[in-house]
Amino acid sequence: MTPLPAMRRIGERIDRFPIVESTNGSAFEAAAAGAPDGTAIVADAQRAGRGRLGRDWNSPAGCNLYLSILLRGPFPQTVVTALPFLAAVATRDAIRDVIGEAAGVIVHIKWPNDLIINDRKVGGILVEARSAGGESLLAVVGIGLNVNWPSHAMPDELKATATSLEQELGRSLDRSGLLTAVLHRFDHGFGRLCKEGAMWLIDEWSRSCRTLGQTVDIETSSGPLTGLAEAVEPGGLLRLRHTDGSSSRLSVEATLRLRPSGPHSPITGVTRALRD
Ligand code: BT5
Repeated sequence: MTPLPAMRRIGERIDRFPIVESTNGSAFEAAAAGAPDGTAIVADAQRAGRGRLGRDWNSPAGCNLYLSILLRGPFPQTVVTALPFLAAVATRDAIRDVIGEAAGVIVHIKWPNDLIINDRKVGGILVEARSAGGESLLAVVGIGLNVNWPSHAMPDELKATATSLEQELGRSLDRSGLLTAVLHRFDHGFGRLCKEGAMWLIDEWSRSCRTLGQTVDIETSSGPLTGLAEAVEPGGLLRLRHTDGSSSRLSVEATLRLRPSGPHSPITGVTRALRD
């Protein structure tokens, strides 16, 4: 069995850049140049910010947070599959730490990795992992958070589906305070994940999840699927219950649409559906 890594120091080293292609790409480059485990890469802007499945992450300068955290394995598989969930929960908690409960702004999570406020996407997560030879693995946890992005500066195609913390709160926020809070929460959560496994995390994540209990449409490699989103399993699979009583389990590559309303990302993703 792979030994669990000891508690890490996430963000002890922070590399800051005015602009990069993608902070996830920069994190892999930093890893190749010997950057230590836990290094954080932060950029003011990205030229080619990445979403999942080849999609783009709009990354203008001067307003948002673009962060990637480099983790050096080997890790148990449960840790790797839990990283997107950890990033979502840590970012949710960091936002709460900074704005306080009293602000009345509630961050929800849409499976698998969208952070949403009032049904609009405020942040996204992209975890990428690569083999580093033998049992070694590099995992990069990318977090994009719209902080002080005014609605008028958003591209037209995002105006109806995206938001920023400033738009929701009515005031701007200090990006460095948010960065510190995200790194702190992630460090704490990562230590707990390595020590205790992922059950607590799935519970925490499920508490904020807007997807569970809703009927969703999902595009899969074998055609469209509709069903009730029942639960997320510890391995990160979403369990969908169909009207005939059968169920499917879906991997995180899926893109889904909530009914009847919700942040309608286009259904362009194709996912693996494991029919029970
Ligand atoms: C994601 O992909 O939500 C993952 C985004 C991860 C971005 C971070 S930034 C730091 C790190 N470095 C990178 O290069 N990436 C990570 P996905 O679920 O595929 O969502 C992408 C979709 O969200 C796009 O197709 C748009 O519809 C929408 N979108 C793009 N930019 C957005 C933004 N800034 N805010 C809200 N929605 C956006």
